[in-house]
Amino acid sequence: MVLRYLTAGESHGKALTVIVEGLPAGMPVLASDIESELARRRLGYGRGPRQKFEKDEITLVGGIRHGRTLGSPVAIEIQNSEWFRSDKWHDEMSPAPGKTAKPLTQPRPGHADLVGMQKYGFDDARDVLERASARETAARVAAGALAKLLLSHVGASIVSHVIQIGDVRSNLGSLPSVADLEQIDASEVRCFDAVAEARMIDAIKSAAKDGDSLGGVVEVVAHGVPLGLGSHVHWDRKIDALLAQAIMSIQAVKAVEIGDGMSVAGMRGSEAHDAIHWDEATRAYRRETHRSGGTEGGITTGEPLIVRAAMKPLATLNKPTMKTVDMVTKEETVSFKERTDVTAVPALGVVGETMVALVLAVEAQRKFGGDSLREFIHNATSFASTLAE
Ligand code: EPS
Repeated sequence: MVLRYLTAGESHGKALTVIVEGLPAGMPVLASDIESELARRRLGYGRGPRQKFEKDEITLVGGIRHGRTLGSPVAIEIQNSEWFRSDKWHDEMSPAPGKTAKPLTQPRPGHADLVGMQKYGFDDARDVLERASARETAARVAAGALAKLLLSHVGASIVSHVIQIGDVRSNLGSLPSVADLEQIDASEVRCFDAVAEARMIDAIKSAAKDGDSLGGVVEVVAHGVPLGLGSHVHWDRKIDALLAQAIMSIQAVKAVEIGDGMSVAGMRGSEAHDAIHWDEATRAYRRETHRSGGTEGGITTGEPLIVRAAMKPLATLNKPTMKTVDMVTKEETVSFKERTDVTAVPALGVVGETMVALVLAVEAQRKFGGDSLREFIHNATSFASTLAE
């Protein structure tokens, strides 16, 4: 059994739900392990008014007893705070039969609105946008918290940081470690470079003033990833391919890079790879550089895994200026207005960590198996000792 998960829920409905199946039994879990990850996702300069009151209160509905997993599906409900603080959305999002008084018919360019309405036969963009919303990533982060816990038992940990917002790039030569995470989370834009951080905040202020939005790039680094996850034998078992799909599934992400994937394309072969040497102290093959991003042949090498994700500027603008068409009159107009963030790039780092954790947890289970956490750890330790031999 390997982990799989399914999320349900709309951005302005009552709650989000996630069911995570396939975790080994006996894994210690506290509600605070999940709540702390959800709190990290709410961080970030440039988020909209929603994050000021969103609390992400959770209920552990199933699969956990006396502080550890049972091996049965774990179900987690995350309240949408807005539903409980006012009745603003109760009619608009009611599951009972009815009709909205205010259909949204001026789709936002770059959003799922228009194609979603065409594909599903809706005449109100809200039928699409409520689920297309990045609010759904809260449910993924709850699942990812469990994946991170599982990975921690085989020595893996995951960090992320923002390396670009708008056209401002950070200038960090080295990879952040888990010890740096507190400092990164303390940064208003989750950037590790203080000079770039100040310029990123200025860029967000300037875009906010214009009613505009900004995209950017985050880097996710997984340390201590067991060697041997993924496989070279089939296209759909390559770890790079699985990571790319998972990262590209995040709302508004339009590009993914493993290691220095984009820049090595312009190098010569003699400089583009990571030389291999033998380290007698740890009795392991090591690579001093990390251009390949910790994978070779679709398999994790045991070196830091490096994944970058590029997010486009959010399609919802506080001052909509891009041309669109009113779907009723077919006249040229600007899109309807929805409450929004100026940028969600700081939160993207935490969601990126989540998706990397979920992929690695699945592949670690595929490699090591085990119905109980003890069996999983035993099998991983046994594989590591065969390598050292
Ligand atoms: C989002 C729009 C905003 C964000 C939301 C994602 O929501 P609202 O329209 O309610 O202000 O705050 O993100 C979250 C609610 C969240 O928890 O991340 C969108 O359109 O994608």
